[in-house]
Amino acid sequence: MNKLINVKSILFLIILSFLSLNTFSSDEFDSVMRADEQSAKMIDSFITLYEGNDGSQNIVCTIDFNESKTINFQSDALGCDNDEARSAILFMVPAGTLFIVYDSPSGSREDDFTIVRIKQDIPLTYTINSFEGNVNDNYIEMQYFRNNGLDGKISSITIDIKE
Ligand SMILES: [Ca+2]
Ligand SMILES: [Ca+2]
Repeated sequence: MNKLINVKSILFLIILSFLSLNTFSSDEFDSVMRADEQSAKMIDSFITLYEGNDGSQNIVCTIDFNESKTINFQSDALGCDNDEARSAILFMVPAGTLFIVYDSPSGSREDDFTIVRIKQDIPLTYTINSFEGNVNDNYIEMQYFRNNGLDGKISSITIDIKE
């Protein structure tokens, strides 16, 4: 009786492994893996704004890089305080991403604004010490368009994700 059960269960296992080999072609497996990689990328990529320079003091808010969008700090649902952010830490932002921070809540270029372009995938974190300045290193290219000051005055951000 025991022997019979064993033979049955071994047969069952053989059939099971045969079925699973056939139902998961390598193409399907690849596409599942790709979807996983994509969702991992989407979850991990974001910017955290800080009240102080050099990523110090309180967090103003955290904004994900899941999709292109514009956020007005005077009327957002993320709790981004208006006229507070002076610096930021980027987390795992992919190359090709572009964002602009504005003094103006409507993104007017009459007042100060800074354009940041990600040149190379940010491996873990990258700190933007101040939005008032130009940077061009291996990871980012940042250009500041001065009027009368931007740190502690940021009122909106536009995020442009590379498709
Ligand atoms: Ca402002
Ligand atoms: Ca200003």
